[in-house]
Amino acid sequence: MEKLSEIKEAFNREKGSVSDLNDLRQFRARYIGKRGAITELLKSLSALPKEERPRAGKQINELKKFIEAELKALEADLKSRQARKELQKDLLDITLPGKFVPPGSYHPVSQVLQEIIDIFVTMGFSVEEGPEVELDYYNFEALNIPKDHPARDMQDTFYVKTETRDDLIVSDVVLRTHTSPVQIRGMEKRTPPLRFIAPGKVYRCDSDVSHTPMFHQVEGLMVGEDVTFADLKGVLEVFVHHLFGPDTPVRFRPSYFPFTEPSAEVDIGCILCGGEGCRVCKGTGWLEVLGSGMVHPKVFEAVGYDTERYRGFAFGMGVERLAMLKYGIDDIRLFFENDLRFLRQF
Ligand code: 2NL
Repeated sequence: MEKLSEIKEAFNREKGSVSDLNDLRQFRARYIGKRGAITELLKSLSALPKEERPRAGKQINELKKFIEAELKALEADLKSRQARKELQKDLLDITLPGKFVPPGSYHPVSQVLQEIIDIFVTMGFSVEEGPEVELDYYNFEALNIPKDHPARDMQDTFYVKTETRDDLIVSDVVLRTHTSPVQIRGMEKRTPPLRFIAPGKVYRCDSDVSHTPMFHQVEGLMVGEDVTFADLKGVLEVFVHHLFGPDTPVRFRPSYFPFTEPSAEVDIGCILCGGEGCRVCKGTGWLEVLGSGMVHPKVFEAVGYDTERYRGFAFGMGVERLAMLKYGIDDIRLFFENDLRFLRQF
């Protein structure tokens, strides 16, 4: 009898510190397991005098039933507590305010670049890309730019070191100084008629208010059996009127490039002073926006095109320069400072 109340007391005392199902398993084993307190007690019945056994047996069984019922309730309680914990982990409070994600926007250079691309794509031009690290051949040689041309000067071109012989650095690899090499590669891999533009980053050893070592260019090319200077004028006039507005005055002025003959620069009436003459147009009333010309026969020879059969026009423009004119910005370096007070205006 004494032993029974001792076990019951211990059970009730320990019950409170069972905190999970693992504890419960060990707790149960201590009372009704193979070597549990109740099990041992039942085994010891045989040591009692015969007449006492039924009464003792009955009391032990009552305690066992009590313990079993308690354990069952405890198990149910622990299981429901654990399930609640699992749910808590995935709890989602749909009444919480959302996190603020500041909206981004395209960089002004990207915006103008995309506008330029859209205008030419509308006119049936496709878009070509190519390597920014180029061979001298594609950047200069195939474009009829002679070995002693100032554009090849170490001062203007980033040369990539490729081969060292004693103290002499020989390099035929450069960072492209224009996207013309993309046009050369584009002509090599197809036959006319063709028309495509080549947008991308270009690099020049230059830095001041209107020059950065990296800037963006879009060049374009159209080649066929009957492409004329009139097509050049028409396409570029449509382009200028889309980018700067349909009433913008346009003029073609004779110029010189080694890769085109004849060559022409395209000016628009100054969008700041309306042609009156100001600081930006340096009193001329005109702004230069593009270079262009009829593809030089030497360039067609370099890509293996029949110079008797094909002619074409080509053009090139600086994207930052156009963005500066369009938005009246006087320092190109503002585009690369990533000052949000500047960028938020576009
Ligand atoms: C400018 C002038 C120009 C070209 C680029 C070109 C390309 C090939 C053949 C012939 Cl593959 N020409 N490109 C022609 C004339 C002018 O760019 O002022 N760019 C900023």
